[in-house]
Amino acid sequence: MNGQGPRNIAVNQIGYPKNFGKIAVIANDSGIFHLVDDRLGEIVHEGNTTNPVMDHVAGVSISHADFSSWTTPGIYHIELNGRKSASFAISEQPYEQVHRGLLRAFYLFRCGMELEEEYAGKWTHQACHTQEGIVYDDPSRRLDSCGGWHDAGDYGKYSGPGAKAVADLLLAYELHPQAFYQATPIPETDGKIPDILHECRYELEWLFKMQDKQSGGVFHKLTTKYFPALNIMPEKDRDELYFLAVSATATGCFAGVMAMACRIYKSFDPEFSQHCLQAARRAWSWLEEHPDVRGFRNPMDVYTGEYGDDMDLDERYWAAAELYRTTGEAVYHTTFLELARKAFPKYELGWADMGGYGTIAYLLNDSFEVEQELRSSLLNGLINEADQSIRHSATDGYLISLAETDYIWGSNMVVMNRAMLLLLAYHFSGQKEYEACALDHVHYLLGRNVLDISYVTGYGDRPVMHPHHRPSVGDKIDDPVPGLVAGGPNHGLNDDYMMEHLQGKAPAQCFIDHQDSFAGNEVTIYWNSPAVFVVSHFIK
Ligand code: G3I
Ligand code: 9MR
Ligand code: ZN
Repeated sequence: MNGQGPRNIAVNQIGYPKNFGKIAVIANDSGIFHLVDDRLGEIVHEGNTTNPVMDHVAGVSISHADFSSWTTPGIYHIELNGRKSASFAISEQPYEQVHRGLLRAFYLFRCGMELEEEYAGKWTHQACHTQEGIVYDDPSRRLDSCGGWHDAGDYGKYSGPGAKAVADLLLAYELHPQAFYQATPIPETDGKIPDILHECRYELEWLFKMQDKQSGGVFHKLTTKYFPALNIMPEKDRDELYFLAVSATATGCFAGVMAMACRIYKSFDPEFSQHCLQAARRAWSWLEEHPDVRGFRNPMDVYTGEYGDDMDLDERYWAAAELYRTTGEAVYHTTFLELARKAFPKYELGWADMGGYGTIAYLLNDSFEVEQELRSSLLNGLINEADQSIRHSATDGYLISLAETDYIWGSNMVVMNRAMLLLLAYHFSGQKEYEACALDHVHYLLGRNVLDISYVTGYGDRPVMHPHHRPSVGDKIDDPVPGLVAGGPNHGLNDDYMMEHLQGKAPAQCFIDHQDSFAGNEVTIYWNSPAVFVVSHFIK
């Protein structure tokens, strides 16, 4: 680590691809900056920063040091008025390792099997949560519940969030297959099927178990009644597991992701692919039989994550779009067209608002006829979202699209979701501004932010060290489990630790690297997954 205390020159602590823009962001200073080659100890480039401008979201005055013209590969840092930035690379391929780390994180999130040293390094643990779960609404039923990924810093497993994570990873593979040629590696690595598909299958196999065989609906979640203490390793968490009620949001997400999986796995494993489709169709029937259902709520005696969401049109819209893209059957198209006329967010990629995945599936559907007018209006809408991100990023000190109100619980998901949409806009339009703006969002995640912190554990000069993540707290290893994306600044200060330590801070500074801060410093699979998507674009 390059010194303690705040550094006012923020860079992407991993590095910059050599043929893209390169800017360091400086807080409360300006003047002539130097780009110094670490190995030679020599100044290789100098320039003037821009004039300082106050940024209220970051809570500092900002200037930029632009060294885009410097393209020689190497390890560098920036100096300004006697102060230094973190060291970073300029290279053709700076993100290969962090990309693999972000993907390996899913292996490290696995539940129901032993994590072995060969793949997990020092972050091994015994098999956990292998027992049957009790159906909460009919305790006489006990069902196999084993497998999948832990959701987050807790050991719950939630269907909708799991589906979002798989959807991002499958989209990453679909749009950027070249990023997944190399092995992660994981136990299933076979040189035939890309590891990312093996990893997603681990979650999909668990998701099958979340489908109620009696109704075809999907249980909202599988958790204990209470969160275990923060230092409990997964294999020591032995409370009863419950399958909580079927919900429309979980069932819609399930149908969407299974229809998607049917397509992606078809050429690798036709049998598995068919199994996914059958499961998706059954879930769809449940949705048709239940047009009007209330959103999921935790029963009085259950205190784990709720993921409550009263709006299920977006999940139905996603399911319809995927089933149509996969089968070409009119019934799905008709329902999609009906849903598309209704009002709900169509470009969001959150655990609650899944409409963006429906829009993306419709836009990417090149196998079956789509309604051209609707397609163009959805495409315009997507481009419009991306244009707004570009406009906002140009006014933001740290060059990202988040407005003051976007610094919420899991703001780093907002950062990565915006970058995803920008890359989709690039995919459809070919305009490089979208790609460049997406990369600016990566720079923020990896250190170019007012706190000079890399929000990915294990990667960067000053990464998050104390995530609210039970294995990282309980394993007696100093380094946290690597490759995990922390939630990020949250001006809602929704936990006691934040409340106590961050009062009055500017939104982008509402973050503290402490294990008790679950509303800022927890990690989740669905904050990692959009990061995998985005970074995979920059792997050649
Ligand atoms: O969307 C609204 C926005 O419109 C409003 O302006 C803003 C003002 O506070 O709030 C936004 O909603 C926030 C929402 O996250 C956004 O996704 C809520 O305030 C905030 O409370 C909510 O936090 C969720 C949190 O659970 C509490 O319910 C997080 O998204 C969600 O990621 C988190 O999930 C937990 C699980 O329950 C348990 N496992 C860990 C996981 C991560 O912390
Ligand atoms: O550890 C829990 C975390 O995974 C959740 O996101 C968070 C919000 O639901 O809750 C955490 O658990 C805390 C609980 O809500 C309050 N008491 C302290 C718990 C952390 O040890
Ligand atoms: Zn487990």
